[in-house]
Amino acid sequence: MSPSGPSRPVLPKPGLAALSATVATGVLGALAAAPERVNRALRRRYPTVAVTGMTGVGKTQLADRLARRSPAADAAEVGSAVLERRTRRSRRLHGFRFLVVPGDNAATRLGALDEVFHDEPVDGVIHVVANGYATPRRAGGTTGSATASRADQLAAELEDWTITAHRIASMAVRRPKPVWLVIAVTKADLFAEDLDEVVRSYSPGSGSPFGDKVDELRALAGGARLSVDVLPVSSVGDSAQLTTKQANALVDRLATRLAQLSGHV
Ligand SMILES: Nc1nc2c(ncn2[C@@H]2O[C@H](COP(=O)(O)OP(=O)(O)OP(=O)(O)O)[C@@H](O)[C@H]2O)c(=O)[nH]1
Ligand SMILES: [Mg+2]
Repeated sequence: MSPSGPSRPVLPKPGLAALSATVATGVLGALAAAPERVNRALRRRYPTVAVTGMTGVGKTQLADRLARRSPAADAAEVGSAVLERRTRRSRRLHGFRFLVVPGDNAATRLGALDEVFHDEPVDGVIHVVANGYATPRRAGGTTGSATASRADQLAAELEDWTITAHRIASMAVRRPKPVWLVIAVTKADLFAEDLDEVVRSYSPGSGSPFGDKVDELRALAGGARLSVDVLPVSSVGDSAQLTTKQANALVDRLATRLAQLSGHV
C-alpha cells in the first residue's frame, strides 16, 4: 500500500500527457525515418535497374553475366515466368540491383512493368535488343516449339520497344531526378562483323524505325531528364565471330558505363 495514498499531487495531467506525446512522436518519428534513410543510402550505392526487352532476346543471360552468376541449365528452353532479381556487387560497397522484367510470353509481365516503372520507379533502364536474333519462344501455356523469322523478330522488337518507351517516358516526366537508359544490343557474337552498323540502327538520330522511336522518347521525356546510350554486348564467349576476351570486354564496357551513369566512379 502506498504511504501517500492515491490523492498525492503529481505533475498536472495535461503537462505530462503533452510531454510524453512529444517524446513519443520524436522517437517514433526517428524510427520511421530510419528505414527511409537506409533505403536512400542503399539506392545510392545499389541503384535499381530495370532490364526490359522482348522474350528470348537475352535479358536473363545478360543480367546473370552482369551479376557474375552462372546461368540456369534450362535457360535455353524456357523463358522467365516472373520478375527476376540479380545483384552485382562491385568494389567499395557499390553495385546494382537488376530487376529483369519477363518477356511477352509471361503472364506476370504487366505486373512486373508496373512494379519497375510505376510502383517503385527504377534509377535506370537497360533495354535489350538482339538485331532480330531473339530466340523464338512459344506463348505461355502452349506446348511445342516456336518458329519465327528474323524479320518477324525484328518487328516484334520494335513493337516491344514502343510499349516500353511509353513506360519510360511517363516515368521520366513524373520523376524529379533524371533517368538513364542504355540500349544493350546483345548477341553481338552473331553479327560481330556488322556491329557498328547494327548499333547505329538502334541509335537516336539514325532514321531507322527503332531510332525514330528513341527520338520520340527523348522528345517526350525531355533531353535533360533522360540520357540514352547504345552499347553492344554478348553474354556468350568464344564464338566464330567473337573471342571470349572480346565478349568479356563488351560486358566490362557496359558495366563501366553503368557505374558512370550511377555516379559510382
Ligand atoms: N549467341 C548468343 N545467344 C544468347 C546470348 N544471350 C542469350 N542467348 C541465348 O538466347 C536465349 C534467350 O536468352 P534469355 O536470357 O533466356 O532471354 P530472355 O530475354 O530472358 O527471355 P524471356 O525470359 O523469355 O523474356 C537463350 O537460349 C540464350 O542462351 C548471346 O549474347 N549470344
Ligand atoms: Mg528471361
